[in-house]
Parts: sequence; structure tokens; C-alpha cells
Amino acid sequence: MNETELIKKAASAIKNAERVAIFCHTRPDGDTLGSGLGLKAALGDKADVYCDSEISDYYDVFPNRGDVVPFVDVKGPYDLMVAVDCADPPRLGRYEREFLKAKNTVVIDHHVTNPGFGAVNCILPAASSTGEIMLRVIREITGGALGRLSALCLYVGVSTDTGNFTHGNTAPSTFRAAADLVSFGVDVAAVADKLYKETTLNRIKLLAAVLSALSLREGGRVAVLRVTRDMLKMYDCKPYDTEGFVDYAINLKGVLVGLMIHETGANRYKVSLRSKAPVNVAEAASRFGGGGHAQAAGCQIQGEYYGVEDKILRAVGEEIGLDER
Ligand SMILES: [Mn+2]
Repeated sequence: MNETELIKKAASAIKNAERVAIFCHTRPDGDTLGSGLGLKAALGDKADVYCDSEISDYYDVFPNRGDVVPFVDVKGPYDLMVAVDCADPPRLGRYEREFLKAKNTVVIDHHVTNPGFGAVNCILPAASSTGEIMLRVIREITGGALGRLSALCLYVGVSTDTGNFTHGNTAPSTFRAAADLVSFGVDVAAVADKLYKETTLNRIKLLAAVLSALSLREGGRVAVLRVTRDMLKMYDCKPYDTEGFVDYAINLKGVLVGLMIHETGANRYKVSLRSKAPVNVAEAASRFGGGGHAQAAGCQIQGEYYGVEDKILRAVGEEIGLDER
């Protein structure tokens, strides 16, 4: 099936449904929330949005953020379930089982690794973001119209997944989607202020503490940041306040891989990986049961800190070596 046919199939399933449950992925980003809330804004009362994670204050950028109530059980009954930006079923968190046992399901996503776990799978790996795909789905449903609130939500999705139109996934179609969204009333400057400029004093202090311990490994080709639970406590920050910190590691000149090793519990770590093309960190992350994109991936590893650091350094070291051959 070509892209247009996939869009049409997803759109008609959603259009024909009477009650729709929309699922965003755990540890939500701007793309999953923007796509989910953008679809909810277009569907109105017939849809509800679920997410099995705490949602960062950062996403106050969505005026309808309150439409996604985290952690609650599925209220139902629904005749359609839609997963947005979820690369695999475990990303649904507590809703995984419910989704997989439902008959009428749609998966809308752009992750190339998505196995296609819906009855209808609208997976377009060439798209920059799920927001870009959702724009096409909604306009197919409405016959072209798009409300201002949906436009804002989808714009946040496209913008955040492309590093505000600076990552390699930014294609001509991305700018065309953005142009469409802006024409439906998005205030680009206001969104940028909220997403990329506004911060808090505690968050800056946490960043300072994290950066002061930045270290270079593998002859300067890997930069490592460490975040402990004590640091978060000291500055009264939440795990999501570290969003974007790993960019300081990968942005260093000469560094090919940036890592942020984040303590999430006793001997439990979440590792965020970033790389400069052509180094692929999705491969390294997948060895630990994680995944993502070639230049941005994540995984979870258990063990004491230096053991975890050693394991991930060895995995990315092999990727760097392979790419130089
Ligand atoms: Mn995405």
C-alpha cells in the first residue's frame, strides 16, 4: 500500500468509529502528545487521550493538555483504539494489553522499527514525525479543514521531533506540513518561546551541576553526562527536567556519541544516546532492549553505575569502530 492509501485507511477507521481511545507513549515527548491531542481536538467528545506517564510542565504549551489524564484506567467502551508515535506495544505502558486484545486498532507512527501491531498500520518512516502524518490523517477525515488548536498541537509535534527543523529528518515535506500548520493559525514565535527559551532557575542549577561533571571517553569521541537522584532532589527537579541536557554532550566538537546516564532507582539507569551521522546509536541501545532512531536512542540498564557506564561505552565503542572501517 502506498502512503496515500495508508492515510486513507487510518482516516476512514477513525471517521467511522463512534468512541475513540487515543494512546500516547510512556515518557511522552512533544510528538506523541501533539499528535494525540491534535487528533483529540479534531474529534471532540468522541475521543479520549491516555498516557501512562507523568507529563512535564514543559507541555503546558498545549492549551488542551488537561485532556490527557495520566495513569487512569481505560474508561470505555471504545470501538476504536489509536496508538500515536508508539514504536512498539510496551511503549503503551499499562494500556498495552488492552490495546493488543482490541479488535479495531490503528497504529500511526514514523519509527522504522515499528512492527505494525495494529489492525490498521499507518507507519510512514519517511515522515519527520507522527505530527506530520497526523496532519494528513486529520485533513483526510475533515476533507481539508483543520482547527487552530489541532494545528498548534501538530506543529509542536513536528517542531520537537525535528529539533525545531534542524535535524536530518527535516525534509521538504516537513516544511510543507509546517507551512500548512502555520496557515491554520499557529503563532510560531510564541511556541518557540515556550518550547526552546523558557526555563526555571532550579533547572539551570541542575544543568550546571550535571555539566560540571561532564567527562570525555574513548579518546574524546564519547561524552558522558551523569544524573543522580540526589541531584534532582537537591534542585527540586523532576526526571523530565533533564530533557535536552544530552545535547550538550553531543554538541561538543569532535564528539561522535553523547550519553546521559540517568539514575532512575537503586541500581537502575536510563541511558539517552545521541550521535553524529553516520554513527548509529539505535543499534547500541537495542542490545539492552531499547531502541529509537539512528542519531537519538534510549535504553535502560541495571547494575551499579560504573558497570552500566562500562557496558554502554563498550557498545557504542563498537559502533564507532564499525563505522570507521
Ligand atoms: Mn515521533
